[in-house]
Amino acid sequence: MNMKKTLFLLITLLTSQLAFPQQFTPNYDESKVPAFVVPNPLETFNGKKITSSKKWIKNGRPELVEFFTQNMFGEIPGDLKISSFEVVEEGDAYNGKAKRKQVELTFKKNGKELDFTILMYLPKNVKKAPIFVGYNFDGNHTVTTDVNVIISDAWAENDPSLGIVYNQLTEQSRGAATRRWAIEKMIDAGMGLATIYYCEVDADKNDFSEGVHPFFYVDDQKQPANNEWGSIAAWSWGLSRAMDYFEKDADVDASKVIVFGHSRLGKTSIWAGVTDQRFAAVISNNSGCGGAALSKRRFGETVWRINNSFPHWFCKNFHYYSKKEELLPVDQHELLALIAPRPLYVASAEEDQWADPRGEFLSAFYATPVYELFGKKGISTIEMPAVNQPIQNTVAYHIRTGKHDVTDYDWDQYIKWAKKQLNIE
Ligand code: GTR
Repeated sequence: MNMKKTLFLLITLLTSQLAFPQQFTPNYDESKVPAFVVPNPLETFNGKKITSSKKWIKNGRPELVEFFTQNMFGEIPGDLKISSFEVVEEGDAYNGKAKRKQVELTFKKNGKELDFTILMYLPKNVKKAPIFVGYNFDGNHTVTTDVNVIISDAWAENDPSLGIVYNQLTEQSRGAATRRWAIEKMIDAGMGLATIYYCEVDADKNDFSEGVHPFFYVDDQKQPANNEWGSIAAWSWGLSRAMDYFEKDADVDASKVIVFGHSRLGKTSIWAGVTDQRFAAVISNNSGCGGAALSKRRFGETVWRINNSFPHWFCKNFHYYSKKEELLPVDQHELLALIAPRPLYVASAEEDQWADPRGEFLSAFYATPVYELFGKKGISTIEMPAVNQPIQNTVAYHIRTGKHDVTDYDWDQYIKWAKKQLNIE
C-alpha cells in the first residue's frame, strides 16, 4: 500500500470513530470473558468477615446500599410525599371476575405538580389481594384491550407502529402489550396487578427538565449532581410511592406486594426492592446490564455501552466505571443480595444474549450465600439449568426459550412461585 492510501485509510478510520463514537462490538464469546474476582458479599470493604444475618444487616448491607446509591443509581435529594390521591375510575372487568381501579396520585412542591395513574385489576373473590406491581413501557392502555383504561398524556417515544407520533400515546396502541401481561392468569390465581406508565414519573430521555427530578433542584440547578438520582432511581421512587398508596387501599394486601419489571424496568424493580423493604418479593425479567447481570463479565451490553446509550439511567458517578469494570469493588450479585431474605426471581431468555443470561444466573448464584445466612435456599449449583427448567427456591431462576420479552411462560412461573413463597391461598 502506498503512503497516500495508508494515510487515507488512517484518516477514514479516525474520522469514522469520531463520527460514530458509539460503535461497539459486543462480546458473545464465553471464552473471551475476562478473568475477574467475584467480590465476596460476606466480607466488608475493609475485609471483615460477615458470619451471621445480624452482621450482614449491621455491617454488610448498609455499606453496599451506600455504594450502589452513591456510585450507580444515585441518591434521592429529598422527600416528596403523596399530596392527594383519587380513584378516578372504577368498574368490573374480565367477565366480572375482576375489579378495575384507576388511581391518580398527585405530588406538589414549590409550585410544581406531578401526577401518575395506577391501573389496578383485583380479583373480586379475594378480600385483600396480593398484587404484582410493575411499570409498563407504552401506557396503561396497552396492557389490556379494556376500553375503559385511560390513555396517558405523558411524553412517549415516537413509534409509528404503535401510533405514537408527536410523542403522544393514542388509541391505536390499546391492547398492544396484552401478551406481556397475563392479567387473567393473575386474577384466576387470586392475585392482582397494578401497573403504571413509567414516563409519567420521568420521561425516558436524557433531559432532566421534566418529571420528578426538578422538584428537588436548588437555585438554578438544571440536572442532578453526580451522586444524585438518574431515571432508574426516579422510577423506583415512583414504585415506592405506589406502595405508600397500597398501604391505604383496603382492597390490597400491602404485605404481599411483588415488584416486577422487564428489561430497563427490571433494573428498576431490583433497585425498588433494594431501597424499599416493604416489597415482599422481587422479579427481574431479562434485566441484563445494570440489573441482574454481572458487569465484570462484559458479555453483551457493557457498562460503557449502557452509559453511552442511556446517559440518564444511572447517576453520573457510574460513568466513571465505563470500560473500567475491573475497578468496581462490587458486582450485581451484591445488589441482588440486598433483597435477602425476601424472595427473588431472576429470569433470562435464551435468545437474549445482549442481557447475558449466564451473567444473570451467576449473579443469583453468587447472591445465595447471603440468603443462606438467613436460612433461605437460593441457587446452590453453578451449573445453569436447561432451558425451561426453572429452579424455584427463595431465590429462583429460569432461562426460557425465545427472545427478550415477557411471556405467558414467565408469568406461569412467577405466579406459581409467588403463591408458594408468600403463602397465597
Ligand atoms: C436496551 C438496553 C437494555 C434494556 C433494553 C430495554 O436497548 O440496552 O439495557 O434495558 O433496552 O429496556 O428494553
